[in-house]
Amino acid sequence: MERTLILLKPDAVQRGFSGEIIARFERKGLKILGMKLMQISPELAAKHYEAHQGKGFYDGLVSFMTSNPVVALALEGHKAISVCRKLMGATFGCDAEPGTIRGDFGISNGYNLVHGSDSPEAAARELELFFGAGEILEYGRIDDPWNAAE
Ligand code: DAT
Ligand code: MG
Repeated sequence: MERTLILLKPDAVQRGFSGEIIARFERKGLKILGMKLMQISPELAAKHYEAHQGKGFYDGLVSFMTSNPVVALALEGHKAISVCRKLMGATFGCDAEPGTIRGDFGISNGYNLVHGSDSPEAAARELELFFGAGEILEYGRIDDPWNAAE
């Protein structure tokens, strides 16, 4: 089982797609362990996107991500990191395949609705940035056996 950090970015919340996007992760079989509406501080955005510091799009990315509330999700499931990246689609909405979140809900490059961790190391780091002790709940769901690896 893997865990991953998903963010519904300010455009997803502003455009009213939070529920539809969460539903896509849920129906795939990912379990919600943590979920909160929050405003990202400039300090948190800088830590989260430290790998992109110095790139041309960095300042715009940070101001976008801090402009309005986001929904942070801690999701768990079999191969959760790659499964979520596939559900998200390619980075730019104009390139993302129909059927993916970015492919179905957006056309912009930067306003691309969702963030998802891209490796186990990134997931562990990002989950710790966004969720404090006690904000990630471990519980059984009645459909757990149907979503197991075997
Ligand atoms: P991803 O979010 O698919 O992991 P990334 O980590 O390369 O993509 O970039 C982080 C975010 O930065 C991305 O979701 C949107 C924005 N971004 C990346 N490259 C960009 C560019 N060339 N122009 C505008 N925004 C960009
Ligand atoms: Mg990335």
